[in-house]
Amino acid sequence: MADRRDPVTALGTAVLEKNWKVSHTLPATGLYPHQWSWDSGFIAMGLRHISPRRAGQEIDALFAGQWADGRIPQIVFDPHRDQDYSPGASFWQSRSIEASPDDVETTGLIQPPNHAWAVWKIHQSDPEESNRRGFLARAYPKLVAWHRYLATKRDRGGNGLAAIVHPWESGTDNSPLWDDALAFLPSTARHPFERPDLLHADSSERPSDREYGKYFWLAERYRDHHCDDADADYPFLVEDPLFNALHAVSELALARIAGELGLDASSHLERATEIEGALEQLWDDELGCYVARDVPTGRLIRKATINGLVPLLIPGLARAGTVLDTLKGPRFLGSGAVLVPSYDATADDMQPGLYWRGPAWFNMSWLMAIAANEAGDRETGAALSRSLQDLAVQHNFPEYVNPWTGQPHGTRAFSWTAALAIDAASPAGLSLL
Ligand code: 2M8
Repeated sequence: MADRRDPVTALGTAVLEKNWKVSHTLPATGLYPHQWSWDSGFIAMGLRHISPRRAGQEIDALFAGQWADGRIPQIVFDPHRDQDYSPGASFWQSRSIEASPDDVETTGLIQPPNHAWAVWKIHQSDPEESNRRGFLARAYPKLVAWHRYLATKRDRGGNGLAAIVHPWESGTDNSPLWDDALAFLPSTARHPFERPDLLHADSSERPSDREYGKYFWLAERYRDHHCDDADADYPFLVEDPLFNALHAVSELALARIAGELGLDASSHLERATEIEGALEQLWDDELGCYVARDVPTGRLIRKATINGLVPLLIPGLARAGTVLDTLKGPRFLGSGAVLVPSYDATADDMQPGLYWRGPAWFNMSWLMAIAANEAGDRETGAALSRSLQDLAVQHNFPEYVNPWTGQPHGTRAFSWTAALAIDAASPAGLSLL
């Protein structure tokens, strides 16, 4: 358990308590008033040090939104706050789609699969409590169905990697990685859209209206095809190294879970190895990192982003040495950054205050701290851990920061910043499996 007298833990816990809503944690009470999928995974990985039971509830609440086809939705909506976030439940109309749950409303999109990893970490925090509640036995089939959805319906390129169908699914919404695939899409959605997000964050720190127009257009297209992945001419299909690396790590976690339940873990280990092998298709030798791939054209999107470093989390990754060098090189930490920039520091269009086009995000530096430790570079892991804890507390747990000055941006009292700072401060924290 975490030491609650430690200031990072005490202040972080206060944020998580403030953002707790009945059964789950809001990413931020103003800007993000619903439950988000991968936020809950990250939040649970910190919450487990304070209350493993609550961390389990967080994931159970998310499972309540799972669809019959296995997908875990990007957002589970609070029906009372439809006006406060756009697009909300009234846009998605999920109940009109047969595969969606009857009792909660959700989006049809997904987010990166960090959930099996979170479930395993929650169990490890208090195995007795977890066993008493049958937590692993309950979670396992749901996680298997989720991963099956990714391996089947989302392998749109037929090459062993899951494709995302919308920038929101990447979690790195306006990353320069998606620019090319979005370029030829209309930026005019059929229905006029609101921007309640701009009430809570400066417009210079959020995606533009033009980008939002494209996001809405694409979401309408997916929704209007009943969120069915068999839409043959669907115009945005991209393979993202971050998404697939978290999938591989979550398969390794599923193997641990299966083992704990006395089940055969071999299929999960094989799947993790297959994903690691398939990631080779996204390797870019010149940039020294993984990049994204546009499925319809088969072209690599050759930009160095934080997404391309996340495979370093995979234990024993053959490319680990090169990726670590890139992390410490001029495009990222070697630029003098205190936390890992989300985009190549040497790129002309790097914007250190603009959302996923440059700023450093706490979840990414947390992942990189674990990855650096795993790769044997404890010095880099410790430096990232120290910076992320210091900046989190100094600026009231901001959503993201300027990677060089640490100047805060976005919303404050942001849940995953608080949760991951708590994890970094905990003696059992910053560990992979
Ligand atoms: C951001 O994305 C949402 C859409 O999902 C938004 O901009 O409204 C991203 O940072 C994403 O990674 C995160 O899960 C979400 C909630 O914190 O906010």
